[in-house]
Amino acid sequence: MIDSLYAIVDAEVADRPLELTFEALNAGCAMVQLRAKRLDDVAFLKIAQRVRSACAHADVPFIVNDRADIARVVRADGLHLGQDDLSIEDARRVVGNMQVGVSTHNLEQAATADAEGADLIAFGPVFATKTKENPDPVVGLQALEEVCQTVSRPVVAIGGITPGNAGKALRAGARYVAVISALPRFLGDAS
Ligand code: 3NM
Repeated sequence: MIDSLYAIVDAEVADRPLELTFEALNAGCAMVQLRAKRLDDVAFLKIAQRVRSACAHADVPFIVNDRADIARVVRADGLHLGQDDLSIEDARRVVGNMQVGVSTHNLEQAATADAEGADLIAFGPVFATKTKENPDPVVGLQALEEVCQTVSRPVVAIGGITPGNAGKALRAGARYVAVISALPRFLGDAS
């Protein structure tokens, strides 16, 4: 399970984002994404540099949410885009060959992201979430399974994932489970 854990460290949700990053890396998570919707550039860059360095030491891919500029500056391994962010094509003009993930919320968006060359396709919210502002409607496990069978790229299940339901998302075909609020519970279970 832990090797399928895509840890999203949200600098506005976590009390101590760096500590959480180290815990996730020590537990053996597959990837770390840094997310911060409201931090100013300097603050985001500062924390991104530290998370970048921690991930490099652990040899775990480091993904930056939304911010192509910051992903490029810190030489992240990947950039994650939402539906309202830059297109994959435009993002690649900034970040070059970096891995690009895209958030999708229905089969059509997932198929489009696949066709446009996304490296990872996040699909959700699979379960109800309180973390995202204005989340899309819950998609559920059946739609997750359909997306996993349709797209050619690895799928990341996101939204309301807990240690109790992550197995269901993985059995539906997701390669990874992305977790924000339940991350400490995954790490507690792993230690
Ligand atoms: N994106 P938690 S749901 C950031 O549906 C995000 O694309 C979603 O947080 C999507 O693990 C979500 O606390 C929030 O539910 C995930």
